[in-house]
Amino acid sequence: MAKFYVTTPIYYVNDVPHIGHAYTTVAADILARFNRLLGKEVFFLTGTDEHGQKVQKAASERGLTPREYADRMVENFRGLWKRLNISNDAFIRTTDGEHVRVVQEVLQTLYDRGEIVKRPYRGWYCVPDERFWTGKEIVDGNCPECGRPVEELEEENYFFLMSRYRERLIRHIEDNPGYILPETRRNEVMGFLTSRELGDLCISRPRKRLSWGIPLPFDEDYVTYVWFDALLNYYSATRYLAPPSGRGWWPAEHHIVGKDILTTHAVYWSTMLMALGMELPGNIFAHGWCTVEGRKMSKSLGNVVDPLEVIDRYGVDAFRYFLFREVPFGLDGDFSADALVARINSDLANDLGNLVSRSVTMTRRYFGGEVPEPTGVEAEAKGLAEGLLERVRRRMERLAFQKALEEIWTLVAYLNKYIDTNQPWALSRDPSKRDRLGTVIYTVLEGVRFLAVHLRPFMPGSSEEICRQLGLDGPVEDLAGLRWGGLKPGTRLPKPRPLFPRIKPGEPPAGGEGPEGRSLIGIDDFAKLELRVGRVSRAERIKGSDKLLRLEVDLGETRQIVAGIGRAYEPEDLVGKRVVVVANLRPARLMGVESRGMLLAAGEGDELSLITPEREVGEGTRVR
Ligand code: ME8
Repeated sequence: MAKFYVTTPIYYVNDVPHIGHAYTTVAADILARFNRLLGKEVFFLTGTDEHGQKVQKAASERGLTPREYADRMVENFRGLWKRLNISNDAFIRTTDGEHVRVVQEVLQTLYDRGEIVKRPYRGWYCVPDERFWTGKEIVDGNCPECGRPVEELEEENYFFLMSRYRERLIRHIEDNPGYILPETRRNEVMGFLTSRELGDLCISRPRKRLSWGIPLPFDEDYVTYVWFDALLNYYSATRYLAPPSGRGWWPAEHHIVGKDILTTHAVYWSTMLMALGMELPGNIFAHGWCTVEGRKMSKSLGNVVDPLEVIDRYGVDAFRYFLFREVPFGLDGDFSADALVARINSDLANDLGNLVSRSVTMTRRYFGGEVPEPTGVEAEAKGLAEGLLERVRRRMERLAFQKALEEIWTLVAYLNKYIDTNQPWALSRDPSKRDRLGTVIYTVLEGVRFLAVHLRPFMPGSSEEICRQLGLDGPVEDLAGLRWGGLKPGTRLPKPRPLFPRIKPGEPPAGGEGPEGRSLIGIDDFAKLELRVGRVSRAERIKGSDKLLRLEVDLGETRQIVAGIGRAYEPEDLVGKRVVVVANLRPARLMGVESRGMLLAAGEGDELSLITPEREVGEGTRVR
């Protein structure tokens, strides 16, 4: 059996995942699922990057060890992948003991072979950021990131002799046109390699400056540079996380990454593998950047889109579909609620959803809900359906997800038109056309089955639901074995459910809030909120919950409030604190305890910070 190994980047564990991370991971998921359907043995790897400065700093700010902090943050990724229906076979963390051992083994091998040497290193150091810059990077003697003065520093470090591999890498890229894709990115890398000297790579950090890293096995005063450690995850996972496989899992078929980290993969990783005498991966695919309503996503702009919110409002599959239908994979793409709603209404509700519901409804109306026996084969429909796999496969080989979806939609459009042309409602009025009606309905249902199977990698949940509506249960057959006529006459169709309800533009979908371009409120709406300053007089944990605290808050009168801040605050730290309370909230019971009001806090997940007035104001003062 052919094997297929696909990876995502391992994401920095200190970030909260957003739609950019979701984008890469769903892409890899689509590939993994597609290749499983082709009958290949698949290993799909994702994970988190957990060493380095940022994690160390974020952890110490919270009084946690880096590993404790990573243990908490990693759940954001695991939880999101679950909600997004990601079918990864393993999840690697660079703090895994096995990974650490592989990294040390590789370092020792390269050191023993003379591929790593110690040299003095001179650079400009930003003390507050704890980061080195080159002379070219600094701006008027200041740190390009924070603007504070930098100082020149010289220290000894270990270097991987990357420059040795420049010619070989150029040749490899030339000889293997599919190695770096898309082509524009390949040209960029070639430009980078041919227009200048390739330096050596500093792969150590003195432990006195950075302790949160993998110690160099040959010099305990140093830890490993995070990227050297991180890139090796793709190989180390094959040693301890991959299922046993006769041929071994290395090399990967695809590394899917964003264009921001192309150089580290195309240059650092490729040359590291060369130095190790290992095979290079089949392909590094660097996709484009997700923007939001035309702007770069950033915390300071406050426009970071939380994929969980999008899923809650529009559904997982609508989101997965939109990400890959709207823009060719590779180019930059924009996310906006309006564009998403437009896609849901046209492609999903109107074209696909309607087709499924029409075909099931007609079967119920004309054949009592049982798949009719066809009296002939509609050659055109059969040809189109059976030819779909080849057309989709060609697109998928190049990771042209958008084109693959377009191919699938040609069958959607064909079947909708087929219904309109054959007018089953007219056939049903003429008893002599009963056989013809049976063939027409069978053709549509069988076509829908082909759609469901081809859609499985993109929209797994909806594909399952379509199969359920066709009365099929059990796992979907593999794509290569799909034959026209597989749907059995006499199969009973259960009651249908709408797949993708239409969303009225400008209105939230049922049960949700407004989309990203949230509807604006007037000052009178704001005035309905009664916000008041209060002082916490008592605080204790609620039994059975690590999140909920029972507070007594003095607002002029004493209020009992249940607040979900137990993972961010200890009760004893809260007593005496001034807080802002929504005072006119309808009472609610949480874990059996009545709550009359709500505290305001900023942040996401468990990373919460209470809002507190900047100057001394009395209890009960209105916030406006
Ligand atoms: O770079 N649009 O991790 P990271 C599209 N730990 N994709 C985006 C995106 C956006 N706006 N923002 C992030 C690291 N991504 C290293 C990787 S791998 C050995 C080590 C995606 O958390 C995209 O895939 O910064 C990008 O390459 C990746 O997240 C960066 O993730």
